[in-house]
Amino acid sequence: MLASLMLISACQAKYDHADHAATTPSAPSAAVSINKVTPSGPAPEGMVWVPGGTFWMGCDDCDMPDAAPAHLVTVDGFWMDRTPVTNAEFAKFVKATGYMTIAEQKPDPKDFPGVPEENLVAGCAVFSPSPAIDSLDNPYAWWRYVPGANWKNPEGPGSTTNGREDHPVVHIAWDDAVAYAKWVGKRLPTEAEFEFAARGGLDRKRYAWGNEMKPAGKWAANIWQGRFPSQNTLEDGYERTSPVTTFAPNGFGLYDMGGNVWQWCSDWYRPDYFAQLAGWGTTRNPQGPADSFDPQEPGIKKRVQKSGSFLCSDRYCSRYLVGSRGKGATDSGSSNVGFRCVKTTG
Ligand SMILES: [Ca+2]
Repeated sequence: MLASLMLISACQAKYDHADHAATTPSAPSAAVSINKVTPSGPAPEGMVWVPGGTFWMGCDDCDMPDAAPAHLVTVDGFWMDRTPVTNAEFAKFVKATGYMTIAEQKPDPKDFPGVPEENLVAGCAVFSPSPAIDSLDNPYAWWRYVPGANWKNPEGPGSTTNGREDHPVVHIAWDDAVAYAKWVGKRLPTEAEFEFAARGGLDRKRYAWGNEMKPAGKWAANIWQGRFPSQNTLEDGYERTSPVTTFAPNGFGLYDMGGNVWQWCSDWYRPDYFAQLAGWGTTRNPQGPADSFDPQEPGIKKRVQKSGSFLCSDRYCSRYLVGSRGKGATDSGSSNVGFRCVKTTG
């Protein structure tokens, strides 16, 4: 939708901060635990068991007010897709159902009062930076609304997913992700489930894989290297998305829990939700706030996204930090937004 350009920019642009303070690992907490309960049946195809337990959710030293304070959360065990949903998997869904994503649909004039009819064309936001850009002040300088861009044509008409069958599907709005999940008999993860899973059994680490950005000198996720948005040095090998099993899995055997693509959660987004939870002691299976509120764009309903994407770097966004959060309007995707599913029982 047209809104996606505006919304995605808002989703990411205002999160930038130049650098991080070094993380001081917190002392082990007796309250933290990983459940020992094993699943009753075999793993559903393509899924791994996340045992559940109690963990510190959020991040106190990320310099991101909406991710603070860290607070204790308990989640029950669940099955989770080993990887984000791929283009090949999404293609099966579309073939079976004829589903048309929001990015493929002509925007409804009643949702865009005042916009000339000729401007209401199906499409989505595609990352398209000019080499001359250096300022981070204006996301419109690197996001472009591309008519005809959608999951099948990620960069617009003429582009295809050929050769990218094992990459995460992109240009997925929240409603699209929910439709897929229902079809496949799964659901979207709650934000708490996603973060517990992303931490892979580690306690209050900076990334899904530990505290070092480049363990043993190697990039551990598909993010951005170089000076965003005009210089990508491609040290991790990928300018845009990467095959979903390119980088090593985390401690639970899950791939791409940081970087590559943003992934939708079921929760509404509010920046003050963690502060609410922190006042209630340990929260069990939080489902998110009852409503959405983003002071940066007050009238737009947003859901939580996690993991950051191939566009995140320490100069911009940095929401690949495992305790951090993203957000997006439910009717908007972009060229770096996908999802994965979970289910409670096998
Ligand atoms: Ca990259």
